[in-house]
Amino acid sequence: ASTPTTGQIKTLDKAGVLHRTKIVDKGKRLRKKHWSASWTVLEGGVLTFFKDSKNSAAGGLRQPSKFSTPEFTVDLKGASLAWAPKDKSSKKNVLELRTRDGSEYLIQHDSEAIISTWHTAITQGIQEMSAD
Ligand code: I3S
Repeated sequence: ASTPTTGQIKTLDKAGVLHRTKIVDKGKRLRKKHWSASWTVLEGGVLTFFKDSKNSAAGGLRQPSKFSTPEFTVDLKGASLAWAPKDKSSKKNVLELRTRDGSEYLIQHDSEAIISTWHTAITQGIQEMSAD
């Protein structure tokens, strides 16, 4: 829902636990790929990966404590999302998110149904952010 008085639209689109790894940082390919399970929130055109925490790993879809700190915050404006090519990972159901600043993340979930809902939601987020 939009909030015309503030002009700032901030709706929680989606949240859950995903596997993710950053493979390129602003054009620079990272030497080591490090996958971790993290609480992930899509809200207002921004995708936030929280730090790997016992809360997010054990608590499933339960929201971790408010003290959990974001590790990566991805502005979806100008970003692009695609299914990762096989050479990027041996895992199944891997999405590749490229940001406007030239960073690259891989996002994965063993459930094809769950990763598909993230694919749809992030694609919508990108479209909304790039509309204006
Ligand atoms: O692209 P890579 O180097 O094959 O990525 C794998 C490594 O990050 C590996 O860690 P070690 O180098 O410590 O073994 C991970 O355990 C693997 O999961 C990575 O490959 P996949 O295909 O799962 O993304």
